[in-house]
Amino acid sequence: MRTTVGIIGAGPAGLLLARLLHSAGIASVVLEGRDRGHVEGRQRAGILEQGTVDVLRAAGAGERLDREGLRHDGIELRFAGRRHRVDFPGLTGGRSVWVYAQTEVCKDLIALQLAEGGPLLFEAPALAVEDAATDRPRVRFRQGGQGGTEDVLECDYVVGCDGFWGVARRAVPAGSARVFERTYPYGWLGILADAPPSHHELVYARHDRGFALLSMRSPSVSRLYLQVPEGTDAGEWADEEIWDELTRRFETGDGWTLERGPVTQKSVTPMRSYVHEPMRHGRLFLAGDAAHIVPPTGAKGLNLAVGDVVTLARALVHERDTGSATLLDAYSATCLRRVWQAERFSYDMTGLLHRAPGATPFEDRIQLARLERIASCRAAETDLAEAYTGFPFG
Ligand code: RFL
Ligand code: PHB
Repeated sequence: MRTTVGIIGAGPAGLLLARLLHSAGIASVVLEGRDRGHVEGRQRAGILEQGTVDVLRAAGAGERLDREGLRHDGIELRFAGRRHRVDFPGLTGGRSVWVYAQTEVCKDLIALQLAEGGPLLFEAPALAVEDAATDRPRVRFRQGGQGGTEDVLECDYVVGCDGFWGVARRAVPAGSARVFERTYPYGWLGILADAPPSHHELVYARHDRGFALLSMRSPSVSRLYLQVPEGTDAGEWADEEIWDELTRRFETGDGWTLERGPVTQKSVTPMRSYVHEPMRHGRLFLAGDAAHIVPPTGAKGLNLAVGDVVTLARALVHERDTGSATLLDAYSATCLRRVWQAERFSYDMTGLLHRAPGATPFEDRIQLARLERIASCRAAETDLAEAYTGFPFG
């Protein structure tokens, strides 16, 4: 097999890149290791920045998003029994965010790709990227699921959109890259519940017992998260215990109550900050979670993936149209500016709202003082609102 751009991974990064390239008349092949049902069912991100929504619309993937997505003009910070609303449009000159699940973004992009785009192969795991530093990079992959046959995809460029656990990054020799990493001594226990959201906007709660987040998937489905110790097994928590703990952490002084309902999914996500620099090796480019991870507190991961592939698609089109590799050469540095701002914001939001094991009373007071500052100082609040609603794409 031969194509212009070989894309490894059909998450949001790989699918959107394929779509953008197809619209520009550049051929690509997408290799996805898992089956379609798995990719479409994986519960992950919920928040899209305005810039991400604009990109999806321009790519022709905005129809259902416009019908079913929920525009949110703010979030609530909850701490010490208090509630403080952050008004996004008022603080940012009109910006908002959208609640539209990653599962739905992927379903829409997969349907478009299968109807109009180039090949998208499911159950076709990449095994290795070879000759990345030459003019003829190749992806060795397996076709036909377990026990299938090995094949080779020859490309002009390979893009690793294969997430944090993928194989693309391994093709970069250790001496050619620098990795920046931080792990956190806690994770998120997430549930999906058939219960109407108990608040019309997201609630980020800081509590002495730990962080909690109220989010949603639709007017009848809630998505909720609890900070739990690192290494927690979701099976350790009975559904009623989860609801009781959420109720405690969201407590207010004004009679607000948390709506309960049947829990339909339950899992634990570890927390990590990670950046691989540069995001390129020869003709191999890394995009999305393959290149960087943020803890989910800032709701930035998918939005960063979108920024990367928009920047890369623009650079590939520029190279095709002008013969100039200037934008391709700038790809990594262009993306990393935005990536590090998202890393900084996600790290700050995580530290602002989570309770580290062994936190001292002094640290608790500092955390509360930071929240008080956001709630009482427009400049501090604006800083949060600008970062949450999104940094401009390169
Ligand atoms: P993905 O989504 O991990 O997709 C990678 C794809 O590559 C495939 N793959 C391979 N395919 C072929 N060969 C191989 N060898 C392969 N190895 C892997 C995988 O099967 C998969 O299909 O990466 P991508 O596209 O870069 O997208 C990144 C986002 O998924 C991620 O950043 C977000 O989910 C992060 N995130 C959030 N981001 C937001 O912008 N807003 C949010 O509100 C938000 N909330 C979240 C989140 C992530 C969470 N978890 C579970 C980590 C909430 C949570 C709980
Ligand atoms: C979600 O709805 O899954 C979600 C929302 C906001 C976050 C993280 C996850 O910060």
